[in-house]
Amino acid sequence: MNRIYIVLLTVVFIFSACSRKETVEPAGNGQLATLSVQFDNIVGAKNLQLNTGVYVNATGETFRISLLQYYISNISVQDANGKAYTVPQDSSYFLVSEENAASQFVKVRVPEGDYQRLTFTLGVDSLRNTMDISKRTGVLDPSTGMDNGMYWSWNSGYIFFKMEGASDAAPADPSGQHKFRYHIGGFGGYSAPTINNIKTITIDLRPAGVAKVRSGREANVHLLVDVMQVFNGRTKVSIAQNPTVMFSNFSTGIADNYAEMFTHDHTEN
Ligand SMILES: [Cu+2]
Repeated sequence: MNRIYIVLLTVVFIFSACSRKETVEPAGNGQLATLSVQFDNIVGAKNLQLNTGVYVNATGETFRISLLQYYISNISVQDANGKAYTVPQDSSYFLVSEENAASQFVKVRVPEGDYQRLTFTLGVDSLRNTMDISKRTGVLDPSTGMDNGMYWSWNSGYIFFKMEGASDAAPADPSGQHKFRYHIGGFGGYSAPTINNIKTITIDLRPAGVAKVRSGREANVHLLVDVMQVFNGRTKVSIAQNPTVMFSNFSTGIADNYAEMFTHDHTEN
């Protein structure tokens, strides 16, 4: 095989992995079908590669990312007539982890239909934060470790977004490592100061493709999640100045930034 042929094959493979050509039949009478929402984590123009990828933020600080996890919950979709369907709440909590490829495909059951809008929460709503542990199952269960360290045991609820990594810009910690740690949560509950970092995100799917949900297929809404926004959004975050951000007033600036991470790249129907 000559080199051009190999390049062509590669290009064909890349595009075929993310598109389908068959026509989609009209929707049936409200039977439930699977909608997949893909959270494809990137850093600026680059793919996110845990530990090995090297990135530079707007402040000019070079960093690597070693951990990225966030909760997606309370998913709803809206069709062309403005009719909304909200996934039953008990089936609507997901923990997206860069370490776990399967977790990046959030799958919900919604009635067959063509959906123009997708809405979800980044974080965990305040009601669920304060429910009895028996109502906080699956990825919300701190007693089983399924929450992957995303729960603050001191009455402040869940960590919605956790990103950690290394940067020479960060001061050395007692073990001599230069790390940054952003653990962002706060549901406006009874902890003082009151901080609410729950973000509701609505995405218009029309420009990059509505989701045609049908049984027997699996429409996939492919979102890009640019974590560079955490540093480069409206609040410019310097690792040198803020190597560790947890439950503090500054966390609200990071949360405003992470609300802007999501763009819709395309839909595979
Ligand atoms: Cu895709």
